[in-house]
Amino acid sequence: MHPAIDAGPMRLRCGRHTLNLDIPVVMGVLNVTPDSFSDGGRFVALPAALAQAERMAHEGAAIIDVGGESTRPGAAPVDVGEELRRVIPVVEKLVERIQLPVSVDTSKPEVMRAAIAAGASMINDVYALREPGAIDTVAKSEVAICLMHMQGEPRTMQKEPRYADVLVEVRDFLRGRVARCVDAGIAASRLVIDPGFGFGKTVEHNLELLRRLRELAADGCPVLAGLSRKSMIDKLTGRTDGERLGGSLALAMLAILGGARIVRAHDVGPTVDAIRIVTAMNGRHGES
Ligand code: 8Y7
Repeated sequence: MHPAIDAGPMRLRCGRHTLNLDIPVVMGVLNVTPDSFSDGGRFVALPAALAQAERMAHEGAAIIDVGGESTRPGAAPVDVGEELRRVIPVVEKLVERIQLPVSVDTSKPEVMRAAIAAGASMINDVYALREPGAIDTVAKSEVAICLMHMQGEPRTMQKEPRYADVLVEVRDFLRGRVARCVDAGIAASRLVIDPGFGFGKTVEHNLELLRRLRELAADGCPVLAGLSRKSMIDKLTGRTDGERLGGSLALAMLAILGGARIVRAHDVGPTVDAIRIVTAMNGRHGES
């Protein structure tokens, strides 16, 4: 038994689904921003997005996270109408075609409402429901919600991130957001917390959060970690060729050894394989 991996049962209420998180699972990333499909136009983007989602489901993803607003450092905000046009048709088709819970990566209450009406089971909000109306929108539904920490906003967050104690500040922020959600009537069994790697954090901040992730996990909510293909990998490997798979897998495994129950990843198959190896060492092979 590896002492670093939790043995305790954990479930996430997720709309009409219940996710078993006893063994860590993979959330597959599905970008529907125009710059993520080189051919651009929507006629190409919808079938391509569905094919990619089906591939990730086949490779063992437990959740598909659909995002129509780029939250990369320096990215400009997208208007509501455009985000709805990108995301909602994909959600409608996905819930028809795959059995997995569909998550929507958005901060806008209007997009949340439409996504929930279209059958989404989870909202992934990098603003942690700080937009006016966002908490109430989620409270009126049964969906799960991932509350992520970010210092600043995407356009400027990587300029000069500063913390006295990054783990404590991230944890206190997330505790505050969890309390606001519970006060609004969102059951704790629907909540996920996320330190927001790379969102207003230097490489050193990210490494400290990873090193101390267990202190976040100790609060009791399942922890989601998003490290896949992030730029910190190049800084650590010294690579300049854009190859980030090995680095992504190493970071994802460090996160699950720190107690993360959901890993957000672009390369679903390799990440599922790596989780199986690490959990096999723990005497649990993923059958539960
Ligand atoms: C994260 C995320 C991104 C993350 C959660 C990227 C939407 C940047 N990163 N959501 N989204 N956690 N919950 O590189 O770390 O994928 S976008």
